[in-house]
Amino acid sequence: MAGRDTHDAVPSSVLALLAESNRPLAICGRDERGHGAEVATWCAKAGIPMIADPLAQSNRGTTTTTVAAWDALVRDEAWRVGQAPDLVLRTGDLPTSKPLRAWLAQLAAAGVPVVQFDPERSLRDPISATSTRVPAPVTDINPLQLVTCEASWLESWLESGSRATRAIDTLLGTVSSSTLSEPGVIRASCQTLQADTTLMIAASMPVRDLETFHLGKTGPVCVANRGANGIDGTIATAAGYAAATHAPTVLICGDVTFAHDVAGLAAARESASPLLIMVLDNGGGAIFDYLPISQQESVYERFVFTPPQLDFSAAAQTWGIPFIEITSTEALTDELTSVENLQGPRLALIRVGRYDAQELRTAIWAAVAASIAE
Ligand SMILES: Cc1ncc(C[n+]2csc(CCOP(=O)(O)OP(=O)(O)O)c2C)c(N)n1
Repeated sequence: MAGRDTHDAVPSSVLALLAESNRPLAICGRDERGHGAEVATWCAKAGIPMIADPLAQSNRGTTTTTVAAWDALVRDEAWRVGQAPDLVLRTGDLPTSKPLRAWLAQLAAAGVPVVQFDPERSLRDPISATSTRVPAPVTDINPLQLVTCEASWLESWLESGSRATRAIDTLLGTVSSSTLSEPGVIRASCQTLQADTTLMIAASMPVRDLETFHLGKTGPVCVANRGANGIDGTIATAAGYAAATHAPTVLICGDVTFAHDVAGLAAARESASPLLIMVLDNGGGAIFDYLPISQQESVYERFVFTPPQLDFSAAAQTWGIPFIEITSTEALTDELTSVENLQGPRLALIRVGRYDAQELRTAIWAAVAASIAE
């Protein structure tokens, strides 16, 4: 099996597709080998707009063609129709974003070539949208040679991303400072944490909010555990990042995820590096409120939403970890700006209303749609 340094050449048929394309779009997903930054730099040189999962860590490369707020953009059907690419280049895993996945499936069904660069031969194509798999990195192609985008193509993506970003920030800015929201906490973390800080983000809504509220071009290094058992071991993983990087680490997780790995606080208390664990307590697994099962009153709360009803302060005390409850945006900003001064672990509880984030997200999608319809 070929390793990362011994891959095949990019076939001439793929080079021909690129040469013919006027509207190519790159989708850059999570990549454990850390190729996201190289892909971003390649796209910047080629002039190709790039949609990047924050977990691709492409914000460490050149980001001049990185599209901001893409998850919010692709939710808007009217906008999507006008922005259909004629070629999709994929690297790494597929982002979690449901609207992006649905759009990609539609494009593939309509015959748009989807070329997946997969030097690891990892196959990651959960929606079966790939038309050509190339066992080589996209960076093997000379970015300056063959791409001839329509002049307005890149510009339209970047302009829409800027408008969406302004709409998101304006709407989040209207929320009172005493009302902390899940989208607001993610946005503030991406805006405030330094580039050398690791932001570990848990399932389920935090990792989805990260896709929408990440800044795209700047911000901390984002990591996550993904997969079917994605919420086990989350606190211990964050402690592992802090130990391995010797750099500040911030974990954002929900209350159910915290409850699943509360014993991970034993690893967290060993941390010599700054380790801030922020729990967004919305009373249970709020992702499930989006599912039809939430209408089944007799079973939903107890068996699906599963409110942990933990005393977070007592949990912190049990493992001898300093505890704080954050109740305003000012206190949140103070906590995030001073994370590098922590001497070890700290647990911060942020209580949020169960349905507040749902309402806020809906309002944000509407504001973004209005901003790009103008
Ligand atoms: C070990 C394990 N059990 C169950 C699941 C399914 N699961 C995914 S998200 C989730 C709830 C997460 O709730 P919470 O941490 O409060 O975050 P929220 O949904 O409120 O954002 C569960 C139970 C999982 N991923 N891993």
